[in-house]
Amino acid sequence: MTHLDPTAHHDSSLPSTTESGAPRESDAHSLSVGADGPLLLHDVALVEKLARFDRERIPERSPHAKGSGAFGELEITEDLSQYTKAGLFQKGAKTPMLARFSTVAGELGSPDTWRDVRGFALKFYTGEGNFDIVGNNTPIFFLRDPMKFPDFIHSQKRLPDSGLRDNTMQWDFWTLSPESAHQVTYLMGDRGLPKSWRHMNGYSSHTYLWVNEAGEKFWVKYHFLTEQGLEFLTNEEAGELAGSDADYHRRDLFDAIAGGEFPSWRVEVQLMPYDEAKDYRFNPFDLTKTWSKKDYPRIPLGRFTLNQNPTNHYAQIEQAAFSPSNTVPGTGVSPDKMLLGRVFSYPDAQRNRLGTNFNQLPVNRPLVETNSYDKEGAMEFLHSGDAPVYAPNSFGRAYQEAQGPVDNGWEADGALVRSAYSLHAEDDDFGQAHTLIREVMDEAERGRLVETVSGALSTVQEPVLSNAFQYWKNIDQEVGAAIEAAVKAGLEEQVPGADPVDE
Ligand code: HDD
Repeated sequence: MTHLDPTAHHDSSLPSTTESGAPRESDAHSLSVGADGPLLLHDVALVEKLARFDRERIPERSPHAKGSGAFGELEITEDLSQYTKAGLFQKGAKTPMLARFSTVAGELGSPDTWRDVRGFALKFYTGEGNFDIVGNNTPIFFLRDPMKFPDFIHSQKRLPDSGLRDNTMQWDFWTLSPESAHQVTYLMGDRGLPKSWRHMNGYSSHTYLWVNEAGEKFWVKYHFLTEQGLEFLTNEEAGELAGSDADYHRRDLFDAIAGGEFPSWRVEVQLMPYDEAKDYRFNPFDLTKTWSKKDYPRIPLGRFTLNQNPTNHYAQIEQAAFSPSNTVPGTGVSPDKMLLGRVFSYPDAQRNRLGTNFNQLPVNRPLVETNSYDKEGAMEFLHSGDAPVYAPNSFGRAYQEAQGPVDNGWEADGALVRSAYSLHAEDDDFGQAHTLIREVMDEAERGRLVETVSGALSTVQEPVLSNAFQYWKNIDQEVGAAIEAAVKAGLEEQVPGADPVDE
């Protein structure tokens, strides 16, 4: 597979060289005027070594900085050709792929086991170009409008003055953005602390579009179900690991694959006929909601297996650029506003983080030939020789003149507004969070939820604390009251003399 590392080169028998290829005189000693004398600017080997070291770090990803991944293969075992014509989803197709798992808020060196959503980013190197599903280990998200995303991430990262993380800031944002309730409930439950990346599911979260050969359209949500079983860590285990082995999840994946234990996920989809979106009970493009499995059962499609570790973490994982803008024929995006914001944001972040020509790096380069009039910029490596640099041209270089409705589009109509989605019968912020607590969690998990939330709230300042109690009561009266009681009991314990009996 050419994308793995066609440019990796290392021959231990070669003498060391400068970067221009000349033999190095010494890897150990700088050039000086006499053994005790000053150093010299024309010591090319030293100057080059220090200058390169000074430039080793590139910006870390703004969210999802800490992560790792592996290569593998997607295999389609079912025939869903009546729903999509995409080559990679046809029965029997096998497609090489890359997966990257991550935390969201922590920085590059942060512990893997802090409670957080986990990124679940997949890149498929298909015969029709790269196809990425850049999801999470949760089927939903905190927000439904991309305008709020930078504020959300700011609130989960660090305070402006001390540079410390801060629970008050996190809960302030969440409680003032009640659309976060479903995802916050999910995060505070057991799935907020997966035992390892191998033991969690992945989801596209967003709704996407599928188009079949006849041009019929379907809305689709992707589910990646772990074949290792869903397992989680307790708060105590996760806390201890955060101190003793910050790279616990990275190590687990690498060691498993190195030892021949290849993790796999079943790939299933929920499909909604195109016209049903209009009148569904709630807006099916609202990222804070899951589609009911009773209405739209999960349909098996295939399986992917991760079977090859990176040979160079920096080149193949740190420089990997995933984006929901990478679609292939037979697939498309949907009117999910978050998704539409992301379609812009990822390639933009990558132009900043990796440079204009990030798609030319081996890990990002499609297996198919590209033929684009976009060109030049720093570090251009692939080029089109002396071919015409403009379109249309009279000298034979391809020019697409197609116009009219696009194959993977949808209808949109109306005045320009700044607004939430237009209303459906069951659009609300708290209903699905309540269902998660009452119908998915059992008594024991509800107990752990109360413990986790009350622990997180123990350092939260007013008025955010009271807002948080109300937020949880809006989700579930009983759980909200239990959280309030647990926090208040904890606060009284911390304040000497707070118990009037002691006075
Ligand atoms: Fe995301 C990384 C921006 C919602 C899942 N996100 C990531 C990066 C940026 C954003 C700039 C770094 C990309 C890079 O430098 O390579 N994310 C956004 C914005 C969003 C957003 C603007 C909303 C409007 N993200 C979002 C959702 C999901 C993810 C709703 C999952 C369903 N994001 C990820 C990820 C990424 C990530 C899979 C992708 C690449 C990676 O982490 O490794 O976890």
